[in-house]
Amino acid sequence: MSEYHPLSLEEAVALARTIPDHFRQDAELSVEEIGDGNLNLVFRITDSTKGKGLIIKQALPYAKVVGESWPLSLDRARIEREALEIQHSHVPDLVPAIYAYDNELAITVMEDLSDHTIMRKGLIEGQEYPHFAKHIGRFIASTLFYTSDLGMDQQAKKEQLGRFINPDLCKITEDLIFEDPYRDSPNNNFSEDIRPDAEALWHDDELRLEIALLREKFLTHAEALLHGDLHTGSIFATRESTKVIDPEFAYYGPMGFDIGAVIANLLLNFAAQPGWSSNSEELHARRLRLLTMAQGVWKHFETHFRDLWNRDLVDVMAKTPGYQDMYVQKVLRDAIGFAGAKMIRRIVGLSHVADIDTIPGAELQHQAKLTALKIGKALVKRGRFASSIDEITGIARQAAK
Ligand code: SR1
Ligand code: MG
Repeated sequence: MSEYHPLSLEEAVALARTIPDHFRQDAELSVEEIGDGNLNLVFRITDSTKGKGLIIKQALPYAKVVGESWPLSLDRARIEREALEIQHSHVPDLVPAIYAYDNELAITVMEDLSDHTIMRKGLIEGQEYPHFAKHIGRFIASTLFYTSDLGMDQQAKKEQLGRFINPDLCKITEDLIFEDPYRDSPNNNFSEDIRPDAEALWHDDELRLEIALLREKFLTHAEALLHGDLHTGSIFATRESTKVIDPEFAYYGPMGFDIGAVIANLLLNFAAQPGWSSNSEELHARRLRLLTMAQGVWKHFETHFRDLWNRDLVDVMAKTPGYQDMYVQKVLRDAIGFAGAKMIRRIVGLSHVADIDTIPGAELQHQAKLTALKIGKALVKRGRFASSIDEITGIARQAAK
């Protein structure tokens, strides 16, 4: 084992050669650093003659997006790798395979998914993902159910929870999603054209109360092992296949947080569509697809979650009639509230999304931000009282008028 240091390109290639059964000894390998996220180095090593590759992901000891002034624990690489292993054990077809790791170097070596596209990019380009809702619904239901007190031995769950205390990354979420957008924080990052709308958030007490309640759930409700950052940039997709990556924010938290993250990012793309669709027919079709997908994410989650509950429940008391319905309703309400919070943070908080920020044309961008903020606020305010996922489509359509 070597002492921690960021890998050079040469070291990445040398490491790739040590992975058993992957590259021939004499293979000519090329390497690129392709990390475009906020936190890590990502190397892709390829044998172009064989079209074969692998990925080496390495955590940096600070947030790349800000710099060395924002230190982050390297233990997040272990947390991410262990979360990937657990997720892979439940839904092997939806998570990349891991080939090797080194905790000291904060490295995970895994399957190259370059035949897939990052879903955020695909959605911006108008790509269709007809199986996505089914796939991600099953991913979320299986990974959450089997890591919760419902689906795993409760003493083992307590032990597992201990391995996923993830203070640095949880703190990012607590600040960037549940605090900064609701006060005049130096971390905020919004364009001047929406200043009045951003400042209005700081004084909207109805909204701030709901955010405080969601924040409390995020801080205290250790229901299941979450992915923790399940946006469309953490998903590789093709028309037929879905792969979930990057669970470095994994920790034990409220189930609705992961579902809300997916829905939020579909709705951010919905809000952005006037900037990406070339005519009103295309706009209508794309938006309908996105709303159907967002509803589908919940519907597939619920169906699969109830099936697992009826088949593999380990908690005797959870068999009590009425409990499953109450549990599912709680998760639905949390998901809607968290979805709203996750939309708002991407408009006024530190970290934005390309769906909105790369729209060509200032006016279209401005309108997209306002639509996203409107949807986000309405979801947060409605979440605690919602009774059906169909409410989100009404909210989105109303905001887009
Ligand atoms: C400082 S990290 C900013 C954001 O990037 C990640 O993807 C998370 O969403 C985090 O909040
Ligand atoms: Mg990430």
